[in-house]
Amino acid sequence: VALSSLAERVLAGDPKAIARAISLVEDEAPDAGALLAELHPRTGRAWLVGLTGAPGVGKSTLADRLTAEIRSQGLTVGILAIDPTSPFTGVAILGDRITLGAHAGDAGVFVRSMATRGQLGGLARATGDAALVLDAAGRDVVIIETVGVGQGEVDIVRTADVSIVVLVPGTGDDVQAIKAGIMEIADIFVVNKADRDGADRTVQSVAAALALQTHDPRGWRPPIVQTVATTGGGVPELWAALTRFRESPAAGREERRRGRYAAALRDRLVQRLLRHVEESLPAGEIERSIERVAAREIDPLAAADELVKQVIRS
Ligand SMILES: Nc1nc2c(ncn2[C@@H]2O[C@H](COP(=O)(O)OP(=O)(O)O)[C@@H](O)[C@H]2O)c(=O)[nH]1
Ligand SMILES: [Mg+2]
Repeated sequence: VALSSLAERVLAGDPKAIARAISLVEDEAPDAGALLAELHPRTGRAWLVGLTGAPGVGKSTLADRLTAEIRSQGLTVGILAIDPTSPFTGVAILGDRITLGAHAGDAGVFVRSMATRGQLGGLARATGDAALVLDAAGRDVVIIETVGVGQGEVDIVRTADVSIVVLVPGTGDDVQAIKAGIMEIADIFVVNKADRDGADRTVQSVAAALALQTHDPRGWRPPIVQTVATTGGGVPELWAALTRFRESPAAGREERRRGRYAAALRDRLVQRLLRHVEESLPAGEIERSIERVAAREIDPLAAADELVKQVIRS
């Protein structure tokens, strides 16, 4: 009963209920599954914007400015900030600063730093679920800020409705991005800190790398937008680029959504099956296998096969 009233309050857009619901999914609390089941049918409206880039490139500052721009269009915003490199310090404080700062008292803006307890897989899962909560709560745009390292994070960004990759001049991170395969996930590039020397050079190196890429079959060439997040310079242009992408047939929104659902379903499947295996085997069986692998009596793959066979037989 309490749960469905929480779901109702989330659906009504109540910020306290949204915060409570996100805590439940973050903790993977026993009630989280039932809550998500109630919310899921009411999702599918929010536009998920992934914002990724190295620490310090200005993602949070940019998210803040972009939020102001989006609010000026009369749309509501949710921001999810993930930063595994700064568990409870930087991002949390920044998150507070954003809420207490420019958008203080604006019920149309909800900011949340995702905690980094557990593994990154858990964080990616919690972030996906938190985005669902914000979607159900009627947020028009959900911005997901990540530092873009690790598969879990890259998956979050890849399956967002649009992905922005943020670079800054003079750090060589443009080259890093090209090497790390970040180029492929970008729908839009931002060269932030364009008030610094070398912004044009960074734009050129990204453009050169893009020109080398085989032509995108979607017919979308990622634009490169220069911004100065601290002053808001270039942010209207960034919003215009986002809108162009959204309206372009290249956006492939349904496909991205299916990608999100597929990733979520497979993730749950793995989680459930692993739990089933753990619960089905005699106590200590997995630990015994680990010991045998450590003693080099058996390799991990063969050990896993053995355990699975035991479960299927039982
Ligand atoms: N000069 C300059 N500094 C910026 C700009 N954008 C952000 N910063 C500063 O860069 C630092 C890191 O910004 P932050 O938004 O926390 O980066 P994040 O780690 O990517 O979220 C802060 O001190 C910002 O004030 C910009 O466009 N120009
Ligand atoms: Mg940040």
